[in-house]
Amino acid sequence: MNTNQVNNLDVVVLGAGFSGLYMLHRLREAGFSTRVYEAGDGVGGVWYWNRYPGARCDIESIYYNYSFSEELYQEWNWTSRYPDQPEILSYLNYVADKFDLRRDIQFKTRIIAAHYDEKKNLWNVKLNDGTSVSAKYFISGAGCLSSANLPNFKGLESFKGKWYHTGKWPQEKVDFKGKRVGVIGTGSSGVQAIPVIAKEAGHLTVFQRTPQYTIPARNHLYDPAFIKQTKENFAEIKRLMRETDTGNGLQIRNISALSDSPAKRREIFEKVWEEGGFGLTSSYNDFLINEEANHTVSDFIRSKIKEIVHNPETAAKLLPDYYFGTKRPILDSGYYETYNRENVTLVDVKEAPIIEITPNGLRTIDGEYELDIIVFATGYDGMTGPLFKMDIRGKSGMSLKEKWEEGSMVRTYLGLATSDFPNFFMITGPESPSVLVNMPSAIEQHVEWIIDCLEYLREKGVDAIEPTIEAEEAWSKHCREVAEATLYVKTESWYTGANIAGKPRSFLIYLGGFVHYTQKCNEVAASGYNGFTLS
Ligand code: N01
Repeated sequence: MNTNQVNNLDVVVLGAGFSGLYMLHRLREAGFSTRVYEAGDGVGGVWYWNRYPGARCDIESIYYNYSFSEELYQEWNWTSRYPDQPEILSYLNYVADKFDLRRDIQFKTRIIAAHYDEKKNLWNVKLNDGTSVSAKYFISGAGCLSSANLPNFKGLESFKGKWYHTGKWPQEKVDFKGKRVGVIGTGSSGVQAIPVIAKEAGHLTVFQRTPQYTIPARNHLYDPAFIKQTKENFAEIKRLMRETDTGNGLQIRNISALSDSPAKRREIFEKVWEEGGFGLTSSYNDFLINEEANHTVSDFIRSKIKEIVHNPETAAKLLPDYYFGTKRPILDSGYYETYNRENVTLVDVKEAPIIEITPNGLRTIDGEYELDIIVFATGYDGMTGPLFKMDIRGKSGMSLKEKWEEGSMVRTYLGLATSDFPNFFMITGPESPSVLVNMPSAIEQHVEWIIDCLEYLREKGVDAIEPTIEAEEAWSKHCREVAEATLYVKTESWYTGANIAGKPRSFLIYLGGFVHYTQKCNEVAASGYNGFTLS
């Protein structure tokens, strides 16, 4: 459809990932004329772009899906405990087909600007094909981790080999066979890619700045009997997704790590380590609020690294020293074991920083490493980055970036909306629980809240909604206070914006719990949208 023909829509939605697809489905069901713009040439969002070797979700597949449609849940069969990227992409394509979503999605089209016109009470949305559309509501499904961070290394343009970022991986297979490969970064993406690349490459050099704690995933194929059972238990799965703090079936044991003897604790840690997955993170309830409790689990993982990695010097370089869990916990498949391979070298770039990329490889202060391929597993400008990629302007032409950079302070109400930007909503926006909950759970809760809100406004004949300054300042203050009471803020991570040079620091995720948060959102809706101005 030509975009010139779709002016004066009810809603423009950005992105056709988990958020945009469900938002579109619900908006259409509720009778709102809607158009989704998606930069990729297919659905999937992060799962469209993250095609790097080893890309896999670290939430168990039976929870990493939508719960709004029992029919969909009954129809889809996950094959393994942790779904890989192709399987998740197939699932989202299946969803798009089942609900006939593609006819309202314009692919290969990036939203470059969205300006609110106060006189007309419309959002003017500019697209990268030179056209524009207007709509009453603008909803971002840009996600939390869609703005790749490519560090500004000197000399990258001179590199004669090939280079890739994990978050913008090409569609065709990258051939590592016999090649000298360098991977920069050891977060979730690097930890997944490194063991797979190592098996194919001639030689792999890993450039590590911060060592990471990772836990074995112990992925395995699902037994069909297990899948049958989960389908029979759909109502319970849905409850676990929507009414628990993790949203992913994990129950945090309500007991302090310090209340057990060291022997008992070790026994529990060994058991959950053997089971694999995030059971370790939920084995006690105070890892993230009590330093001593955190030492118990951090020490345990360090002991495992020393056990697994044969070369003591390499093992020493791999030992993390931040509080476990304050960077995003990681699941791996043979990560530490990979350093026992003959064709893998670990370089500590905190000790010997990278100076530049050269035509033939990469130079640290210790010397040059010759490489044919460089993989940047260097992460994302999280939470605000995807929104700042566009020029979003609210009342009086004020840009979202200017607003949030003023006083180094993101300010939102419930992470859903921000004052001076009427009729603009963010799905899993900054200061909502987002990435600290199972993402499909967080997304469904936001989409359903937004749709209820739009229906309410339509019914009441309200033209515009935006948070009051008081409500958003109180919410942002509450978010900061909750974060300050935890160990999260003691660690530099993408959660705090510390991974991006010059980015204002603030904890961008709500840590008060998904259950409490959902309750608060429901109360706001039930009160007729307390904390919002309706006009
Ligand atoms: O990114 P990251 P990611 N020089 O920011 C290093 C989700 N996710 O793409 O820690 C050298 O975690 C950086 O070092 P340091 C998940 O939420 C989920 O891996 O800043 N190194 C770090 O090692 C995750 O948390 C899944 O010192 C540099 C790495 O690059 C989030 O996405 C899979 C550098 C970046 O790690 C992001 O994960 C993948 C520099 N200049 C992602 N700049 C699953 O579901 C950065 N680094 C499994």
